[in-house]
Amino acid sequence: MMKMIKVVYSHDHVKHIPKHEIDKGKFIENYDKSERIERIREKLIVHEMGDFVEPHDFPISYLYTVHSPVYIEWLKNKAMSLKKNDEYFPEVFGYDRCFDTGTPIMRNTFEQAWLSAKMALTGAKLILEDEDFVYCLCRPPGHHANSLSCGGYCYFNNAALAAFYILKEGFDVAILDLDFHHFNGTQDIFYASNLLTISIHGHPNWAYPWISGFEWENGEDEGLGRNINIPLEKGTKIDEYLKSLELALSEIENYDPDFLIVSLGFDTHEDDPQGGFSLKTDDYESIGKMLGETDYPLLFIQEGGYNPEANANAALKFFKGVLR
Ligand code: SP5
Ligand code: ZN
Repeated sequence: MMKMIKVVYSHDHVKHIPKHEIDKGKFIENYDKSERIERIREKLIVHEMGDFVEPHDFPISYLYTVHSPVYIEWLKNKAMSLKKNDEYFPEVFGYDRCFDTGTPIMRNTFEQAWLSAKMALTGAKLILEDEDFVYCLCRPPGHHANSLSCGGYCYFNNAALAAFYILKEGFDVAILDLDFHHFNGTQDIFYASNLLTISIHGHPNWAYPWISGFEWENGEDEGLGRNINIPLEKGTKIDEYLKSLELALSEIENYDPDFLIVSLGFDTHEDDPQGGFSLKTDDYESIGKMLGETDYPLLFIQEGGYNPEANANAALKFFKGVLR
C-alpha cells in the first residue's frame, strides 16, 4: 500500500459562504466555494491517500503572533455587527482594513477564519511531532492577508501563523509559495525578517494582486535578500515552471531550514478560472516529486485553486509525486 499523507481537515469549513465579489464594478459569484476543498478531500479518500485528523484547539493569543490587535478587533467587531445573511464589503480606500473587493465579511467570518488558522497551527504541531508530510486543507485561504488587512479571499495568514508556531518552538523554517498569485501578505509579514520567503507566481504586470510580486522586492533590514519573487509569464508550461522551482529549492537548500512550509494553490492549473499558467494535471506529479525529494519535513497549507475538478486531479497527482 502507498504511504499516506496526514491531512488536517474540518468539515465546518463549509459554513464559510462568501456569496459575491465585486469584479470590475459588478457583483459576481464569489470563487471561494467549499467544493474546491471537498473535491480534494473526496479524491484523497477514494485513493486511500489521506489519514484525516481534526484541527486541535488553540488559545486565540496565537493570532496575535501575526496580526495586529487593531485588525483582529476590527474584523471581530465588524463580523459581530452583522445579521445572519449580511455580506459586508469593506471600503478598500483607507477606511476599512481590506485591500480588495473580493473579500466580504459575514457574521461568522471571524470564527471561520480562525478555524482555518487552527488547521494550519495543528499542521505545525504535527510536523514538529515527527510527521514527514502534513497537508492542511485550510479554507478560507491565507497568503494575501497581512498583519493589518484582509484581501484576496484571505483573512488570517495561515502559513505565517504556522511559521511562528514553529519558530516559537525553536526551529528554523522557510516558506515557499506555489499558489498562482503572489503571496503579498506573507511577503509583508516577513519582509524585514531573516526568515526566507519565496514565491513563484503570475507576473504582476498581468496578474492579481498587480501591485506586488516584482523581482526587485527583496526584503529589507534583517530580511534583505530573504524574500525572493519569481514572476512568470502568461501560459507558463511545466518546463519553465520546474526550472523556477529548482531555483527556489536551491535557495532553500542554502538557507537550510529545519522545516519547509509550502503554500499550495492549484490555480496554476490550465483549467483554473483565475489563473493564467498552462500546467496540466500530470505535471503536478513532477512538481510533487521534486518537493518530496528535499530533506525537510513539509507542511502544505492549502491556498487557492478555483476549479474543483482540476484541484482534485492535481492534488492526487501532486501527492503521488510527494510520496514517491
Ligand atoms: C488565495 C487566492 O488565490 N486568492 C486569489 C484572489 C484573486 N482574486 C482576483 C479577482 C480579480 C481577477 N479576475 C480575473 C478573472 C479572470 N477570468
Ligand atoms: Zn491564488
